[in-house]
Formats: sequence, C-alpha cells, structure tokens
Amino acid sequence: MRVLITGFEPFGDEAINPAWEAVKRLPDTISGASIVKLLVPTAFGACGAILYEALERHAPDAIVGVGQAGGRCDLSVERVAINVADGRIPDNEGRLPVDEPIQPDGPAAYFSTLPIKAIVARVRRRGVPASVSNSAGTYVCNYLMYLALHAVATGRPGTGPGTLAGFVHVPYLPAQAVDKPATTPTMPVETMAAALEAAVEAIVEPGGATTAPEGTIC
Ligand code: PCA
Repeated sequence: MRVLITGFEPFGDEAINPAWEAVKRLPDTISGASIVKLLVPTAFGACGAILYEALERHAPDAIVGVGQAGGRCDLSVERVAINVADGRIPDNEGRLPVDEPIQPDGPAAYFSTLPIKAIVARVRRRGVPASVSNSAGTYVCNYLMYLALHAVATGRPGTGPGTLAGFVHVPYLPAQAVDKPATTPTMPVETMAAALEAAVEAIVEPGGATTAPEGTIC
C-alpha cells in the first residue's frame, strides 16, 4: 500500500507551516505502507497541478492532505470538502477567489473517504487530542481536499475506484504563538507527527472502523 501525504508551504504572515514540518518528519514506512511526502504550494490552481502530477507518478492507495488551522487545538479530521473557493487573504500567488466554484460541474460537496472516526480514535489512543471537523474552510485546504476527491470520483490518472482521500488540519506550533495572544492553542511538532503516524495506521490497518458518535450540536 502507498500513502501520499501532502503538507502546505507557509502562507499569510507565517514563516513556517506546521503541516509540512510534521509531514516531513514521518517515517518512510508506516504499518508496512510506503509513505510519499509532498510539499504543496498554498496556491489555488498550483497545488492541484502538483497533486495531479504526484497521483500519476505514485498511484497512491490513499491521499491524506495536511494543513495548518491556526486557532484549532487538536488534530482535526475533516469530514467534508465543499465546492467553493472563498478566500479571506490572497494565496501565495496573490489570488483571492470570492464565492467561486472549484469545479463548476462538480457536486456541492464530497465526504472524506478516509475512516475519519477510526483515525480520531487511534490518534487519541496515541495520547493526542483529536476530533472530527465538519468544515475544512473555504481556502486552499478545502480546495485541495475537494480536488483530491474529485480526481478519484472522475477517475483521473493515478487513481482508482478504491483510492481513499481526505484531509486533516493541525494547530499552530508553539513558536508561531509567541507573538499571538497567550491563549492561542499550539501543539509540538513531534506530537503532530505522532498523531499523523497514528492516522496513517488507522487508514492502512483493517479492522479499526468505528461508528462512535462524534457529531456536534449547535
Ligand atoms: N492551511 C490553509 C491553507 C494552507 C494551510 O496550511 C487552509 O486551511 O486552507
């Protein structure tokens, strides 16, 4: 089994992106699966082109995107990607889409095909807080998750009907919080890497499926 794990470049005012910092620390093999690590630009368009190239080159069995969600306090496993690009700040190439469909002919949303609840359970067992998130936002992370699921749904080269795809967000690193309010949640990079490793284990090892309630009430 081969797992493609992407991590984003720094964006906005940040000099570092915890997603790539954690992804690059992963071992090359997890539970017998080979891990392909891919740095992707925080740019609408460009990140998709690099994803498609990697799909063709590696034909992964699972695609796991990882991105920074500053302000979140745990490993958040995304449930859904929606067909909209609506930025708040320009991406790293200066693009700021507003209310644009990602794929004009695509469905309104795709659900993650990763075992999201098994991932949450496994990460918690590793001693790291985790939760299911019901919004990946409307910026580049949601965009990449949508494109990965759309690639599988439309049979892009390098994918098959059983290719799994989804996304997880990670908090800021402690070093990113020194100039932010004292209550800003952070997670050390080693903890993030351990959580991502546990997440991959949940994806590649059969039998971990769970339907534990993880919903939210507004
Ligand atoms: N986080 C942003 C884009 C890149 C990243 O790491 C997001 O959540 O959309």
